[in-house]
Amino acid sequence: PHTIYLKDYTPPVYQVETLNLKFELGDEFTVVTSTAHYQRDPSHLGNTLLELDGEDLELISVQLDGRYLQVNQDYRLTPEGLQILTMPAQGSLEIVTRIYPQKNTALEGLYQSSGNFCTQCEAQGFRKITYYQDRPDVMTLFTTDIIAERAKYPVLLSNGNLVAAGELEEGKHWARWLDPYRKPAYLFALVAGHLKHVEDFYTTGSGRKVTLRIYTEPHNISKCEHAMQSLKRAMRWDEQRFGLEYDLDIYMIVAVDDFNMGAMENKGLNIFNSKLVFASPETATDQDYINIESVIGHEYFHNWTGNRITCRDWFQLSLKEGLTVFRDQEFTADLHSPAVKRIEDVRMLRTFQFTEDASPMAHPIRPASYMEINNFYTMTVYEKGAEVVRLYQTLLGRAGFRQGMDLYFARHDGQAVTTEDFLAAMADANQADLKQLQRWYDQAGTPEVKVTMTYDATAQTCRLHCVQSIPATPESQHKQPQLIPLQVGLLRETGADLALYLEDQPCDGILQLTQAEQSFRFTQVPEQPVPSLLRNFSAPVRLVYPYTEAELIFLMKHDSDAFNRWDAGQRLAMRAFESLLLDLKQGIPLGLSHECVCAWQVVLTDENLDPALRAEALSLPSETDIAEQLRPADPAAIHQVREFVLTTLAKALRLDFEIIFYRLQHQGVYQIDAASMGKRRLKNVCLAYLGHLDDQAVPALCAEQYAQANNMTDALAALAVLVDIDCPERVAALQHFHDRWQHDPLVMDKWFALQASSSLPNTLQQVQQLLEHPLFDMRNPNKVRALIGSFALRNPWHFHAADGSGYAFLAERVLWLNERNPQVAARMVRPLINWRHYESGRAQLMRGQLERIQAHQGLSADVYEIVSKSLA
Ligand code: HT7
Ligand code: ZN
Repeated sequence: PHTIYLKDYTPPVYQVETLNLKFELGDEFTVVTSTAHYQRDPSHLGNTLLELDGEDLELISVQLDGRYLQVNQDYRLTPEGLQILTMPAQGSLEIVTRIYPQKNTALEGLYQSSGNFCTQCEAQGFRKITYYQDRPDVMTLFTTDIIAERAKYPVLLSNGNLVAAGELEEGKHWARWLDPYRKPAYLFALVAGHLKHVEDFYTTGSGRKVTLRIYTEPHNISKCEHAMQSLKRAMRWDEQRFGLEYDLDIYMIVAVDDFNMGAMENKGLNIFNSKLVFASPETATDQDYINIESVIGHEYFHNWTGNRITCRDWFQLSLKEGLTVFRDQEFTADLHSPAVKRIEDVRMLRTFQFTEDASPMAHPIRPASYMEINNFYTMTVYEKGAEVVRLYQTLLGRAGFRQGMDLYFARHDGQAVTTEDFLAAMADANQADLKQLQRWYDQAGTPEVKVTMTYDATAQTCRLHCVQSIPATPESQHKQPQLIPLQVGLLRETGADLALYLEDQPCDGILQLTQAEQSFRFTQVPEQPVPSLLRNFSAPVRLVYPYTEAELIFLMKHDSDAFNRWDAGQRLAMRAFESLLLDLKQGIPLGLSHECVCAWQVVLTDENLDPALRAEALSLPSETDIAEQLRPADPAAIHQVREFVLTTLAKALRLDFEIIFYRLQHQGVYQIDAASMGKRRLKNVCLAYLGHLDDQAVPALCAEQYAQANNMTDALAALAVLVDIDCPERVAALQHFHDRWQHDPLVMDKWFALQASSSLPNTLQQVQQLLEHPLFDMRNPNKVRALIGSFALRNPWHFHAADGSGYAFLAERVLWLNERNPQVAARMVRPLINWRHYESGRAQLMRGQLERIQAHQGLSADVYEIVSKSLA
């Protein structure tokens, strides 16, 4: 595999005016005829080489303006594709290829899922369909003809509007779709199959009626209502918040079972992993409901941020993904609780993106190079990218951000652009100097901001001294300071916020850090305050401040910023874990301070606090979080101290947990509004704590909740506690769940995932046995993620077993996947790459498995890139 560099970007020599595709879908193979009209950029003179990308294609013929071309005379086949040797300034090229979708296990290009045809073209899957300039800066008008047997494939779909359809001989039929908007090849989609749909309508703000359809296999048709309502909410929200309307007459979503990622925003024809479409109270958890709404929103929002304005090249991926994640975050926050949403997003960012930023795969949100672009659909590009977009809003305010967006659309609609174009639109619309924000796009690594405070009682001033540093990462050792908005508050002894004056000027609390070291002096500060720093997580940085335990407890109680109230609790827990780990190492008996226990009790019993926020506050940093922050990590010790803290709190606050649990136990009819979800969340957090008591009543309590539950959230929460307890109730409930849901693959994914995350001693053996289960299928990415992904990512104690058995198991699965589905293989190998963060014994064992994978013959570019970079 070779490396591709951003600095080598050159614009395409040829643009494509129109592209007509004809698909003859067959039982063994599919014939694709593509007819493209090429137009050379006038700055290039004379006949030129036209390079077309192509992979795994059988070429049948090439014609230029009706003349058959000869191999090696007129065109050449290369490992990367096809070269037309002397292409005129303009011409029509017809290329016929044969492909084998039924044999496509990589799920990229045209493939089959449950016997239906579907496509996945982002990032570079179109080149597996036909020879073409498979790059986002080549945008054209697509017409698609689909021909197939009617009995097997009654539904034939592609992008845009259906313009004609008809019958053919031998039981075949055809359909023609025309997309009136220019688009890059990665947004092309085709679906053909035995599908049913639900239909609804949406009237846009300007009064246009849009048909909305969700297509699924017939047996899932009843589970699409939530997705449909989510789509309508997203359409309304984008009009209200950003003034953006949908632009076609029809919007279609197709749910498929075999999909490498979550969903795909193909123009007018989204294709979704069925996991992110289907919901009913009995089969989907509250979190599933929220995820569906958020991803339906995300793909819909791409219609403007990604489709109407797309990326010039794949280095710009965060231009569309970071921005669209930001938009979906705001959508969820506006519809539900902004504080809960912020906490959840930051929790995920810290657990997974900070880890990635400290790994050998660390990269800036706009990488400078890659071997395999599929490896860059990362937490960094998506989630850190969204945080960087949020920086603009924090600095410019909501109104200023909207002005920037308006200018971005006005300038670039219909174009393929860069992150610099986005920055320029934001800056120009606000006459602001945002140049320093560019560094967020070019530098990897999580900045650390160290703050110290000095208070001068005589002068009544308070100085915050801030030092920022960015750790070295593979792409660069020496970093330039970034523009960091640090939102702060100063709390009085009463817990109230002080009015802020910076050098006697009223201040909104947002400090702009631009230098490596900087001081800010607040005046008119009548008493020594407690600082509340990085409120609402105003920038994706690690904040370091020497808080005392008492100060953290004070902030947990009083901070007016809900995010920081939560964060104070997380910091308090992390301090406790750190000192307990030390005690464990030195053989000192473990203990948790009385003040700590009381602090959690105050949160737990605070009836004025939203139950969802109480649940968040009681959810302590995960073992993965602890491992990342307290290196070198010893996963067994981490497991032991975390269990100790949970058990100590469960014992000390048992009565409170029980009171709250029983009070919230029966909520009647299942509802999915934010308040009901918050209560369920709190109740189930209480149950999880009670699960840490060594008490025979606990399995019975869980079994009862499992049996009585009228929704999947409660059933699964009870089962999640039971899977960690070796008891007859566990066996019975797992069997019952299996028998009840064996015909629903998505629910069975939960069953596989639960068992893979159990803390019981024989979990790896269980997982190995489950690989042989008749309902498990290694070719289905959802199953792989449920069983193997859960084991490697959600069960650190067993995955990091001291004998290396977890690592060996994962490596073997990665090699199996490598042959069939490299994208999924490359995702599955990631839990091994931070081997340097672990104590030496485990580090060597992890490295050993990476070396084993590296030595494997026939390693895909996807896996090779990750493994070779992590061993470098
Ligand atoms: N833009 C979509 C990305 C995607 C994808 C990328 C690589 C391989 C398979 C894929 N499926 C979907 C999804 C999104 O971010 O909206
Ligand atoms: Zn996206």
